[in-house]
Amino acid sequence: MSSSSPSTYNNSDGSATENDSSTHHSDAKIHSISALTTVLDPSTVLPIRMTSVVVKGYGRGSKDLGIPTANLDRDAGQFSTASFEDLPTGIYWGFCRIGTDDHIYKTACSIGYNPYYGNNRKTVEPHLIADPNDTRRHKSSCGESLLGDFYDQSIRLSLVGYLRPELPFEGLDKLIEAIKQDIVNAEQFGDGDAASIQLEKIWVASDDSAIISKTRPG
Ligand code: RBF
Ligand code: MG
Repeated sequence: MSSSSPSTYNNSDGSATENDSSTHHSDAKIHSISALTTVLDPSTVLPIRMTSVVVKGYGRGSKDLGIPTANLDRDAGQFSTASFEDLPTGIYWGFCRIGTDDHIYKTACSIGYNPYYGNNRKTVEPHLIADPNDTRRHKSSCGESLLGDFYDQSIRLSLVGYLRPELPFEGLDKLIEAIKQDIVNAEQFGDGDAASIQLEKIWVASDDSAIISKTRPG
């Protein structure tokens, strides 16, 4: 990816997508989006490693969307970027682990201000994806969710790839549709066998810090 321009972005498969202003609610919305547009190019900070504790979010993930997320406590968190502020907003795929459970879940994760809702504080919200044979998999509207709340449990995740910017969709159905597609993409990309992917799974499985120096292939 070259840079995160506000008008176009590159998809994980290399194609470009127009972030057409006609899809936005209003000029006021557009204005707030450009103000929130990430400064750092996500590709310069990937993979993003984080450890934290799960806290209560706005409480809309399960209720409004049927797509629960495990919100990270920013203050209890350690991040591989220089700071929480430096986490580039956007939607990512990667891997996640909760508490003492050694299972590694694929995740589709949102970082930012949820422009559909216009939040005024930045959140990091991974949606944990249950394995296809997991009996909990079909309990949510999107079929992939892992329900249950993880409040107060430790969480560690590595975001391996950038999917798209966060967007102010026209309606809840459009937002849900986009997130479902993110989940499909996260599942597919998570199956990759690149060394960089294996390295991040190993880090997620470990108890290593998010902020020690990283070994990056190449
Ligand atoms: N919120 C938005 O306002 N715009 C988005 O484009 C958006 N994409 C998301 C993608 C994923 C994979 C996830 C897990 C969440 C996304 N959200 C987005 C955040 C969503 O609005 C939030 O999880 C719920 O409002 C619950 O806090
Ligand atoms: Mg949540």
